[in-house]
Amino acid sequence: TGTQARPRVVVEALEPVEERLAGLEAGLLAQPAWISPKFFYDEQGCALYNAICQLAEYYPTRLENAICATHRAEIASYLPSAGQWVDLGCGDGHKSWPWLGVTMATRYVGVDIAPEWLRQTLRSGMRQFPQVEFLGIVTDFTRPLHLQAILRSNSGLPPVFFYPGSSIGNFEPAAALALLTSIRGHLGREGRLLIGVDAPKDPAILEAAYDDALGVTAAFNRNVLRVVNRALDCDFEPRHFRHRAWFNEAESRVEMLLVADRLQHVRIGSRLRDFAPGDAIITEYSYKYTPARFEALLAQAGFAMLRRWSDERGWFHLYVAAP
Ligand code: AVI
Repeated sequence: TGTQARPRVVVEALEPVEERLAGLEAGLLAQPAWISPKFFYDEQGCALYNAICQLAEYYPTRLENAICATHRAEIASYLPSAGQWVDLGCGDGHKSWPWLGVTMATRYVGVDIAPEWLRQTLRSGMRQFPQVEFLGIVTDFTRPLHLQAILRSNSGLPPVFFYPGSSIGNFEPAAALALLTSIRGHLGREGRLLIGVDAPKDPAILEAAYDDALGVTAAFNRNVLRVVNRALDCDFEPRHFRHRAWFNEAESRVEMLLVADRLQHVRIGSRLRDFAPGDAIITEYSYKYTPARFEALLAQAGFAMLRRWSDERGWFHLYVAAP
């Protein structure tokens, strides 16, 4: 409404557009071609990702929600109360709302690459939690986070960095380590990390989760070509790329690809590139970590693991880590 306060949104250390586009172009011309998964999330991509989270085959969201709902009070006892809740990749914020009351957070900091949604998310939070201060930050996690000044601006109350959904899996291990190390640098003594991480399992389960019967993940994958067409003035024809997802056990990651189904000459900026039938573009890796592997990564980033909660099959894990 007109009387409602406008949420404060800060654009922080975004990758410069030219660099972002140069990286995209270089990937499309590379052998094999690749597109960073950060390009998935335009408005349509965000909507498709939300639809994926509702799919029968896509278990991570459901399991994570169940773990949170079952153990919320206990998990909260490992987190500072009345602190700042930092929601990394907040989307529409719904995963965070149940935590705000339990942890008595005084400030919510929504961090997302998609500015389209951030304001709406903050407004919806403000309506539900009038006692909480709401702040949004538009940034890109592929570079180090610089949120120290923003976190200090609230009398330095200890932050909880909430990173759900196994999004950490979309980074290569070295980049995941860099991001965790960067988060660690924001925690002071009392801050905590609450992070959801998907585990390796039967490839058939993983492959169904990333190649669902309704074709929603296929649409999500192909949509990235529309994003690329707009960003770089390319002429990819999404319908002539087939969605493929498979579990690379040696690397412990699901790989998503777009595979050309016929010869195509694609304009990429000022260049042309041929895609022969069967040529693939890598669009996403989704790493799956055993608890041992993830705990080693946390330790490498300078964290002490405080507790882990899991579903009964050990398919998905939620960790609280301290500096
Ligand atoms: C956002 N991220 C954690 C999802 C994943 O499972 O890697 C993205 C996704 N890709 C296909 N389905 C979902």
